[in-house]
Amino acid sequence: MVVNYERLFSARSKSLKSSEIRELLKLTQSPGFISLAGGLPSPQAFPVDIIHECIEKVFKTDIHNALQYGTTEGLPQLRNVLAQRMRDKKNIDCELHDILITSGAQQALSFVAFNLLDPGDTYITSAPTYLGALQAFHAYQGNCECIPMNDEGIDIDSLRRNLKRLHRTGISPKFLYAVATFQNPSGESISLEHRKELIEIASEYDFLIVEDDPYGELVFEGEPIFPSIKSLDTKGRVIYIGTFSKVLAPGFRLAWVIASEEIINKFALTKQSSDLCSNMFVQYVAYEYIKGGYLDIQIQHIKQLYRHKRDVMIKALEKYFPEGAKWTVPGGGMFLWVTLPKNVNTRLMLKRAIAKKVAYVVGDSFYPDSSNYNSMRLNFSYSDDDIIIEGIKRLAEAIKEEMATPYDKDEYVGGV
Ligand code: PMP
Ligand code: G9A
Repeated sequence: MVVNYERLFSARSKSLKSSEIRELLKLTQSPGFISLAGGLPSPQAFPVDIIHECIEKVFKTDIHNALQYGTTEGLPQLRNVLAQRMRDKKNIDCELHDILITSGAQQALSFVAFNLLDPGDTYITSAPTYLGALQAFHAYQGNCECIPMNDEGIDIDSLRRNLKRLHRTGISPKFLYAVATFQNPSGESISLEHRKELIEIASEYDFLIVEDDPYGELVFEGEPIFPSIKSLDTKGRVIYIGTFSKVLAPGFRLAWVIASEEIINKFALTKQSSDLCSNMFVQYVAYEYIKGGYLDIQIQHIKQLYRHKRDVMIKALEKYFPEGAKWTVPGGGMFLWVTLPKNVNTRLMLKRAIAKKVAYVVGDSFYPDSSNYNSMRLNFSYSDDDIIIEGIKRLAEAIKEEMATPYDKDEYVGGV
């Protein structure tokens, strides 16, 4: 008998959507392809020799424990040094027991959704927002309420208006999701005033704030610009998520959550049923790495490298992109956001770009309601300088060709 998968798959499984970033990653790994798409760190920046040394240390000191199962919450000495680091760098008042290690920030986002969203529950996010978070929240059938961004990161007036409207209809959002510093995808940050207001609003309407912070330390000029939202939280309303992916190596698949005891306990239960514990071997390696004082040196190094790459990309954009294109100049992180003239639909143009062996992420995929059609996200951290320049040249050609091509108006999702 032929298996009838449609009958067997759960409603939840049937509703899963794929991530455009993950799909593009398969394509962009082919030879000669230039990817300005995925948020990959520069492979040249991986501190391979030091990681090698740390691995040797683990072999000499703790190898039997490193190869063993560990506790679900994570390696205590790693949580300890992370707590220290979070106190020093982020002013977050936390101890070892406030921290849970996860297999990447993506797993933490999935735990947020699993524990806070029943099907049809509402959460809030800015638009645009990180599409991997949308994917995680969608998997648990959350309803998204989108708030536009402005030059202070999130339009607080619109947030208040929408919360009032939701309240009138009896809807209480469970949480607000924010990449508050050097946001993925826009590169923008939420101002200090708005961070404070978010905490007040969360308290007034009784929801949690999920602060996803992979890029907070990648600041190109001076010191980190704003305190983390978590550092302003005295009531346990903020779930903070940090990750090693952008500052050390995404292949480690190692991240951490700082939250109230209630949340940490729930996440630990979720992790027990999900993967028991994160990879012990890399937790030991990460511990040696931080204990050796290498993380600060590495962050200093990649900040300079990524600032340089941002400048290389901006120069190339200025030189090759047509009149009417605009872009953000982020003060940190890995991405910039390009808005093209209104007669270019970046989703339709992607085919043309792929034919020229260059990829970007279509802007509308960061909008839960796909309400934007003429923007794109470009990553500047991954490629070497000459590849960035060549990639921008190819993209500029694609844009100019697209602008010169008569189009079928009905094909445009956003209208022109
Ligand atoms: N959150 C944001 C905002 C991200 O940009 C990413 C990765 N691009 C993640 C979470 C997932 O990171 P990780 O590799 O730690 O799972
Ligand atoms: O490869 C991934 O899925 C992580 C990167 C996310 C991004 O490009 O935003």
